[in-house]
Amino acid sequence: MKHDVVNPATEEVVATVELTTAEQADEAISRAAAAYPSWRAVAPGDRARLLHRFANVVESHLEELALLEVANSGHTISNARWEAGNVRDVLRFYAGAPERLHGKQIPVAGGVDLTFKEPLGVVAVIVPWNFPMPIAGWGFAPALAAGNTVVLKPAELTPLTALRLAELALEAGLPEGVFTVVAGKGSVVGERFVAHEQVRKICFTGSTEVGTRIMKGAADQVKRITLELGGKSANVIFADADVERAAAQAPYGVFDNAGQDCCARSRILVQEGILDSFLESFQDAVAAVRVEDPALESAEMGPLISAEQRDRVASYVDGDRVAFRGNCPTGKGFWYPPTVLLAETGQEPSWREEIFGPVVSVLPFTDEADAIAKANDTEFGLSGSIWTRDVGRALRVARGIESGNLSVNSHSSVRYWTPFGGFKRSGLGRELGPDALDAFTEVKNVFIATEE
Ligand code: TXE
Repeated sequence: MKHDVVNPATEEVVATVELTTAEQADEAISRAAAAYPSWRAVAPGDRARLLHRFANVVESHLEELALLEVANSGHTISNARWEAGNVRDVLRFYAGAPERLHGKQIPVAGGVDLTFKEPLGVVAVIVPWNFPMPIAGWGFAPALAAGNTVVLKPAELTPLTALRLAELALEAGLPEGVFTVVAGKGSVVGERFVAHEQVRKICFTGSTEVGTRIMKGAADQVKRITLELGGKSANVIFADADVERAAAQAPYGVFDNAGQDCCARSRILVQEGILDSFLESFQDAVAAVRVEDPALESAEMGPLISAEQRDRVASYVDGDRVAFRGNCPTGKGFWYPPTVLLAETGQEPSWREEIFGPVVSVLPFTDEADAIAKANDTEFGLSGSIWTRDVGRALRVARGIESGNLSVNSHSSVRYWTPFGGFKRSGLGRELGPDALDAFTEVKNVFIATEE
């Protein structure tokens, strides 16, 4: 079956992709299983060199990959360049791993005890449409470094960069079957990955709804899973903060990638007393966001991924209190303006549900305890920001918020050196950083008796 891939900024078809059938998905899994014994046997230094070569090939195609992402996903060119660079950096980071997957020697009675970090086998990576390149890399790079082979499914809407990365992997010299990308539907290929006995692990990023379904499906085989799911993160601004700076930065915390970001700080909590001054500065900052053709160097925000997503986003704004909005183009393309709502009770759907679009709500709070309670009044727990000049308060609040990734006086969520993942319904397990390797390995313990 053919599937048209559409440019969200122009609504033009940029490519037509053949969708993989369940049988073809099975064949890809069989090829990955066949490639596994020799891939895991590659000497650590040689595996490291292959991953470095893959990184170098990605580096020599950075602009091509970035332009492909602009056309496929509507990401701004500056973001898309960062995303392609992130794949290169993550490959380099994990290229250091094959030679450092140390086990332990543990003191025991009667002999010697050793632990080994063993690969799992075939790992399936399922990727959403919001960050097609980085999220793919966070899965395949550590998985390959640890000696697993990988089958990867991009989202139906955004398969092009992942398909290109698979070609670049072959060009870099990765053996056939070690890293395979299959474009297909979640209900066909994704389900096959979950059901297939030879897939030992699912590394999934996407909606909490599908993540829950995958967790249930994986239970039958006790299949390993990591889940990176939705978010509804808080941006907490205290009266003692640099309020001007917090307001100037707030658009980047929520409107980046048109708000289609699981780390979007889509709930802004502002301490009473500075609400008016914050809103005044924030309004200027929102008005200044350049929403335009994402291929332009000056673009700061592009369109939403699809007409369906635009309708979904708009449905949250109907009837809610719009404080102010930014601009966006009219005509072709799935555009939606940056929009700021004033919440009243904290019970509004726009305050509670992940909108995944450029819509943010603002609610006042009284003191530290109220800020923590309101930040935690959500089923999610992925990221969040705290703006204050008081270091003690920053740490107290950071420790109080039930969330995997917090930043103080910053909106940064993702650094490939550090662990990334969610509390509560935002997910299970951690990606990135050295700890991610634990999610792609099993610990094996071997005891050797030395007593006669
Ligand atoms: O996600 P899905 P969608 C949230 C966000 C967004 C909503 C829906 O709120 O608006 O989810 O997005 C594959 N078995 N996030 O519909 O459906 C699917 O093909 C196995 C948050 O795109 O979860 C795609 O490759 N796989 C988020 C991937 O799962 C299945 C990122 C994600 O699709 C499957 C994206 C199945 N039964 C959306 N059904 C984040 N945390 O960043 C679908 N898939």
